[in-house]
Amino acid sequence: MGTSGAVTAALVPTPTGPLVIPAAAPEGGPTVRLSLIIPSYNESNNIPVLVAQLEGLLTPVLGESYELIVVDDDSPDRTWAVAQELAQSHPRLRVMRRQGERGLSTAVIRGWQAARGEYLAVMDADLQHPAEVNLKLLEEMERGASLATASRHVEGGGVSDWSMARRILSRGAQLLGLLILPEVLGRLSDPMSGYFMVRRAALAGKALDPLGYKILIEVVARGDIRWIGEAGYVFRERVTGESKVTWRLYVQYFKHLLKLRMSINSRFLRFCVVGGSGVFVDMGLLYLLSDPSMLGLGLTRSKAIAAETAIITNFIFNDLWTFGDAARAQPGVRARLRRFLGFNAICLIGLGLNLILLNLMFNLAHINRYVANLIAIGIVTGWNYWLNKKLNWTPLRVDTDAQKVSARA
Ligand SMILES: Nc1nc2c(ncn2[C@@H]2O[C@H](COP(=O)(O)OP(=O)(O)OP(=O)(O)O)[C@@H](O)[C@H]2O)c(=O)[nH]1
Ligand SMILES: [Mg+2]
Repeated sequence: MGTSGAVTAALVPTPTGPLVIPAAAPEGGPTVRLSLIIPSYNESNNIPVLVAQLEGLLTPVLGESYELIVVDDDSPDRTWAVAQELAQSHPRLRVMRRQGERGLSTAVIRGWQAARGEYLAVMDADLQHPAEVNLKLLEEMERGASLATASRHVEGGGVSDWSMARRILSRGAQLLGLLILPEVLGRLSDPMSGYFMVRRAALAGKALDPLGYKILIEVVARGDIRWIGEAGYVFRERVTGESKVTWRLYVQYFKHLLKLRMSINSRFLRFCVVGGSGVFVDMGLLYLLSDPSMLGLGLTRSKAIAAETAIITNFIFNDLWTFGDAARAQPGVRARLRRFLGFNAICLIGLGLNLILLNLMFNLAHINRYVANLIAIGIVTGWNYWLNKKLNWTPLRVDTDAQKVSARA
């Protein structure tokens, strides 16, 4: 398709619609081992050099079983036209000229959507990513990695001439990411890398929705990524062309982290937030009811009322928010009452478990009482969450017809 034109190679049409990676090559056409996307904006001087390098490296290893797809956002310097011209003598090269949409991450995804490869890859067009690292990434993929990333922070990696300020900014951004999304950033030595390969199967059917530059984070957060291979690389200086990095990208990065935080695995986090709010309710009521300067009721009675009220407010938030989807799938007053009683029971059992654990750790293992209590609270929170999820708020399981939700009897 992309190489059939006699005068200039035909452009690859830009996919439209949601940013979902298809499970197979479009139109069921021929597949190749590797599809390497090269996003570009005003890189006309760099593209010819890069394409020649890549061809020299990849053809000996992959033969014809790869494709390079330049995805250019209608650059004023006509990068797309330069690439199109080049494609005449480089049959593995395809070119997409995007006109409606802009931005690095979506350019990469649009490229992947049009790709025919089993491995989907990306690298910068500006020669800052040394092309030969592709071979190491390819090796990792052949060894079975779901994802192989080029990293500046493993052996053989580094940055050539970065200012102290940029180094600090880059590491600071990584640290921030680690705090907000530890289960994603913790798996990558260089989460900011824009140079990697991922198995199509790991992304098939997934809707990606990245903001800004950091598509790797999106891939790890939303893909089925089992093991990750890494290869060191030194980030080179730009020789020609201009950087598109601005302050806005840092803001977008932060928003992207928050967005992912809210959408992946957030149920447990919400459960913990609700649990935290319950502590405030319990404490506040205990004060209002039992404090001599307030109502001055007996401590046990006050605590019982405070605890039950906290259980009620926790239930309301969990039913509306934490497990809102499951609750909406089981509507009705009776179903809600059943969930409420179940929640009460599980919380009370949790309290008993808390006491047992605290005693065991304090009396038998001689662990400091506050440390022991903290560990007990942690374990019981996990226990409460798990039981409530399994028994009380049955996860939504929609079968063939939308209403046939498998409600546990
Ligand atoms: N298609 C497309 N490509 C882009 C866009 N922004 C940047 N790119 C390309 O993405 C790659 C990385 O962009 P750069 O601006 O070089 O960012 P960087 O390498 O992190 O930073 P520098 O060290 O400053 O170059 C380059 O190949 C750019 O041409 C965009 O909006 N659309
Ligand atoms: Mg660059």
